Amino acid sequence: MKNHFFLSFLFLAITSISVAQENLIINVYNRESQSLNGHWKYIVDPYENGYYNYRLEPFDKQENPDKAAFFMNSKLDNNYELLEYNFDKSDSISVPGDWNTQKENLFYYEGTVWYKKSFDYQIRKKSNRVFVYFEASNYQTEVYFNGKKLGMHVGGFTPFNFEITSFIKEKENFLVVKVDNKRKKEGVPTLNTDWWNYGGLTRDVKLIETSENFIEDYFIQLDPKNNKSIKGNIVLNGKNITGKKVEIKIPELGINKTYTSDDGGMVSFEIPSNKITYWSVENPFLYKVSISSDEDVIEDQIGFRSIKTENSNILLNGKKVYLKGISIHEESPIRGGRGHSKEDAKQLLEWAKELGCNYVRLAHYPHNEHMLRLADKMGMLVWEENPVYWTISWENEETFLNAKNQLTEVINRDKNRASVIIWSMANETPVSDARNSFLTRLANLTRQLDPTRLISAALEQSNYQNNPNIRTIDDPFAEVVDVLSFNQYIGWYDGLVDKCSNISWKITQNKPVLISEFGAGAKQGLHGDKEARWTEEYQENLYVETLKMVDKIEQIQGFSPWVLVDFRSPRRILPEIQDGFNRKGLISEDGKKKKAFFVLQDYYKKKTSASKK
Ligand code: GCB
Repeated sequence: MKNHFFLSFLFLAITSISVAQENLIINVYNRESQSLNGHWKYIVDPYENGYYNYRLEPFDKQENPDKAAFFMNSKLDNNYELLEYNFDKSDSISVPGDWNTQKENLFYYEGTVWYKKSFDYQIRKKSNRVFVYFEASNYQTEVYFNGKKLGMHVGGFTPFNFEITSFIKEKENFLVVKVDNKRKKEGVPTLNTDWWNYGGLTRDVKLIETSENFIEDYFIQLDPKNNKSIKGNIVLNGKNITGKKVEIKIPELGINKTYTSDDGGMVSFEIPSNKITYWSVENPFLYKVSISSDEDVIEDQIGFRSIKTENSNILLNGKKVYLKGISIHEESPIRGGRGHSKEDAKQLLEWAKELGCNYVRLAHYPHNEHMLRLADKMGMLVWEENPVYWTISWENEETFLNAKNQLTEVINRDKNRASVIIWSMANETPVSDARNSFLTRLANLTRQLDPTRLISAALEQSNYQNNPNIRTIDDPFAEVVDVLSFNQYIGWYDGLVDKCSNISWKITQNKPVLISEFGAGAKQGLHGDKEARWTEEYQENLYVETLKMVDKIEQIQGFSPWVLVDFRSPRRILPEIQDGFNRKGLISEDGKKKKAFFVLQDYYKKKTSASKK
């Protein structure tokens, strides 16, 4: 029987989507594409004048949309006509990029901005198909092409695409995108976060050209139950996808197999191999994998490894691994603002490497794909996180579907990346029945979508039997996760640093434990007493004492302190210290290392030698 966990992935991906319209095309970096990055025209529209008429009826619901609708990109035919917008005479903005750090007057803006790009396009072959692909756009996006609505997307950190084959012309196409980053109580994330709500087309936009029937998706990993078998499936997209020959080649393993697609255009396979070089931190070996059909061919670079837990251990390829980590926000260390480029990813991951990390927590939402591609190459283990943060509307089914959709999209995008070992469901969420059920449903979904990785969430710790000196994890979701993770701020929000030495831990679950956050704020260059808040010495001392404290946790298997680099947050307003930045970085936003960086670096260095014995 072809009993494939992997098949359920595809089924769920198709049926669960309430807000995105079309199946995601994966591995877009290795496909034929034309970039739409560069200058776009934009109009700031706080009253959504280009979307609604004066009776607040959306123009895109009209049968013959009014010229006043911005997505029509209307032009005046004569001087007598009235038209109160003009994209071509409007200012330009760079895509990809948030609007907040590009335009001074949009720094705090939360609302609608319209983007317009005009382009010509020469299709390579008449029967080919064309899609417009957005790597991310924050937060709600309506997409229009040549005056027609393609669809909408909710969620600021995951990719989506729409087919434009029947609308695209050789000359004068126009793509109009309405992006609205207003925060919403029922949104994911919700109204309050501790990061900047960067708006706009924050990642690449491109056109992808495919053959008429093409390879849309595949999931190729080591079988979690048998490390001598490569298991997976491939999905074709098109009208003529049944009974097609599909070939998979992994030349370095001497694999060259041909299968026939089923009624749904799907192929499932298990290929035994006893020569696999496993992907690891020390040797992040990626195989060239090539998949082809009679019309299409696509390549990827895929590592094969297993990740499991056994009692309180995390096992990478069957061997214990200690996660020497750091948490990272997706801010550009080069330009400031939302990060999106290969160079941004390289700088962040190189700093993590210099710190001695083998692991990064990508907080608090899916980061751009360059991060994962590079982590694969560098041998960096990764925690990826859904933006279910703090006080989501747990009772609201739409909120759940939104969270589920965003999680499905990131799993879909990154399921072939060996570096990703943990899917995190949420961060610091308050225990309640509704929340427990919300997160448990997400975890069940994740296990169905991807049985090859571990599940976690950044939980909170509490006093053990009312004793403030003994800490425990008292959260029903701890029963659901594979890896028990929690944030703790003893010495910063919870007393002063000397408190660390009084704390002991009573963690009752027999699971690996990670501390997903600890930290203290420090202004780079501010020196003084180690008891004085905001000095580098305070932060340094907190690291020294916390490291001793966490070493006392029996099941500890690693941690990811908060945070690699200072990042923008509107909650952090203290003049001359924060000035709009969360200062818990080990590196300042202009790239200068603080003293605590070296404490952690030293600890990680010793940890390596200790684990080699
Ligand atoms: C936390 C949150 C993180 C904040 C951090 C802080 O627990 O998970 O998003 O930025 O604390 O600095 O307070």
